[in-house]
Amino acid sequence: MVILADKAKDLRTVFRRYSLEAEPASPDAVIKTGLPSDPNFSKVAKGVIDGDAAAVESSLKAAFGAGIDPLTAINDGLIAGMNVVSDLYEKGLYYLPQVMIAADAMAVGIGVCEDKLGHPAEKKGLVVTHVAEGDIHDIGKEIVSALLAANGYEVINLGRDVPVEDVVNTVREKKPAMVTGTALMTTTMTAFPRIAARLKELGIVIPFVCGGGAVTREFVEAYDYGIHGVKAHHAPHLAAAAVKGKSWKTIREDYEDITGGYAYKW
Ligand code: B12
Repeated sequence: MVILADKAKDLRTVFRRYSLEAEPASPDAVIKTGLPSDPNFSKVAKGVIDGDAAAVESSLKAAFGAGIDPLTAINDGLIAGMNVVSDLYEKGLYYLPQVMIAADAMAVGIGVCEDKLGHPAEKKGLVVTHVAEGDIHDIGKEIVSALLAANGYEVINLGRDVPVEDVVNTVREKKPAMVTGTALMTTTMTAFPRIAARLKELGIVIPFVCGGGAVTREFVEAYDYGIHGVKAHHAPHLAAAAVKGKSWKTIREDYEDITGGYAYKW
């Protein structure tokens, strides 16, 4: 036993010497690197990182007062903050409870931006949004739903961890112009091809925009109806194309033009 313990100590020295055991990163350094430089956005982002919903709300209101629009505040403040949280989590510097508190602060921020964006009375068309079966990561879906509503679309937000059949039945009954899905896990995104296959079986043809951290273009384009949704703010442009009657194939092919210049990364 003693010999093994000594051996482990020796190995640690060897690992250190050859930099195989990295020095633990400091949270402050990660936060400093990830924070936006503009103070309007860095305060919002810091509120998310600290899980401080009150700070998120007050800094967003201050940003609106300084003339910043809610969409920019979402992208450059809230999402920037969540990206830092992701980084801290991946580096082992944040644990799940901290990520959950940050996610709650982020949700408060999305609500504040949603109120500011307002909901136009006239509805342009219906969209169904959901998070894949087995998956509870709903921040991206909430942003997508808020932006669609703010742009005049009626949204049926089915929530998170939505069974495949519930999505299919809602599409069958409500006949939306477009359906969206969000998945953050490689294990849950497999619900998307199952939804597409069930819709096809029922003879329903519809653009099905699938996004979320785990999802890739290659995966989504392997099944009919699938369009890879890259950024939440692309959703209203895609809905406009669907309402105009563009087919899922055309939307897939013309994604870059429709969403305003996004170039796919392969
Ligand atoms: C926040 C978070 C959580 C929170 C979720 C809170 C919430 N209400 O969502 C909590 C703490 C609850 C959580 C739990 C878990 N998590 Co988690 N979590 C994260 C984290 C840190 C950030 C995810 C996030 O919100 N990103 C920000 C949002 C805005 O991004 P987004 O949804 O992708 O949306 C963007 C785009 O994709 C796009 N988009 C999304 N949808 C759509 C749709 C359309 C139509 C369009 C156009 C665009 C679009 O728009 C947005 C940007 O504009 C990630 C780390 C990471 N690197 O992603 C891990 C991560 C996703 N989690 C992970 C895991 C494993 C878990 C747990 C299983 C952990 C556990 N052991 O319990 C559980 C999941 C339980 C379950 N069944 O779902 C893994 C998944 C690994 C994988 N690839 O399979 C990750 C990647 C961490 C990791 N590296 O291990 N998590």
